[in-house]
Amino acid sequence: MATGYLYHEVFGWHDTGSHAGAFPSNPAAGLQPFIHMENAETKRRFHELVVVSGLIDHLVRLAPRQATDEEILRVHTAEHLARIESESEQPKGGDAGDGISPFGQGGASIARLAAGAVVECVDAVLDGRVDNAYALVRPPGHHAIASSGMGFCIFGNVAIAAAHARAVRGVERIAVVDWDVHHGNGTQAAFYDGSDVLTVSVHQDNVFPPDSGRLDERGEGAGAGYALNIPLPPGTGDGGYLHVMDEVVVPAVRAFGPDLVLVASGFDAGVMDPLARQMVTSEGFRAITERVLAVADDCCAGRVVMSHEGGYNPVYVPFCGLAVLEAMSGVRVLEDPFLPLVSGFAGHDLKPAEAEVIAAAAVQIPAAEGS
Ligand code: 3YP
Ligand code: ZN
Repeated sequence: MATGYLYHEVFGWHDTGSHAGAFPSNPAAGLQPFIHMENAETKRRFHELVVVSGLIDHLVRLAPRQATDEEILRVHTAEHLARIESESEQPKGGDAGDGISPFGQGGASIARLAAGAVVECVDAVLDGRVDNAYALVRPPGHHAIASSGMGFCIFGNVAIAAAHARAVRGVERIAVVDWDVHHGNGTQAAFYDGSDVLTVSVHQDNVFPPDSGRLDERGEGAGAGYALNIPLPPGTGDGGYLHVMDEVVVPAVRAFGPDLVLVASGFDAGVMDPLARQMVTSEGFRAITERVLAVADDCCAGRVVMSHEGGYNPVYVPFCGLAVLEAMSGVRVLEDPFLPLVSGFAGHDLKPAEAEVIAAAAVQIPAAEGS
């Protein structure tokens, strides 16, 4: 088994600047200057753990390239691309569109590299150069919509890679599994009215974007039934995440029968994340990875490409990410030192409120009915 791994140091140079967490600092409002939540450290430290642990020696290193205009314009408007490019030329950079998604001078080329990285990982898997692949990219992508970036995202990395696979590589059916704790609204929107791309988003109920990712968002027109949302209650742990994979995500992907599986891999459902209130441990991320790999084995020869999204605890994200890469490559190199502590927390067992929303999502999968 060969697992592709793509990281580039310049992803750490995507400059979100001085901020008060998610907002621009503003003394009059009491917002003391600090760092932006979406800074280089979680991803850089994940990469450094991959190297220092020695897992890197078991991976096939892939190199990114910039996404072309043609690739970006399959998902975004020309106005959005032009605005990002022009703001990127300014000495102080610009913002992707919602006022909380800043980038520095030259940020457009880093955002192009992030999208192009996922395209390259898809090509590597489709070419058979590797069996599966992980793109450890910044900036993230799953919130970006056609006309705008949002929620720290500039271009829809996963959506662009899926559109590339469809348009250039002739891949007919693609399943996107988004386990970032926030709703994958941008990826969903890109394919909302079509049946070629199934989008499944597992997220914490109504966190970001506001009022997005409700259970009743199911796609429209020809896409009716090809979007799936499972908005889990706050406090969901490993048990709830395993249950949602077994009862909803895996059956939905299996019923769809994709030729390729893409994963929007955020680690902000992690038990120590500052931006959400879920409890997933490195073992939880390992287990949900194994579930995705198993259904992809059955449907499409294990063709899985993961693209990094959120995750904001610089100390814990690396161990969650390493567990995912260990599962993908079948090589174990390191124990998570936090695991004895965090897996002992109360709340990992499936709770009634979690079971309720998972059951409500499960009955929406036609092929799973009565089975
Ligand atoms: C955007 C503003 C508050 C929450 C934040 C979400 C960013 C993210 O990790 N999206 O997946
Ligand atoms: Zn997120």
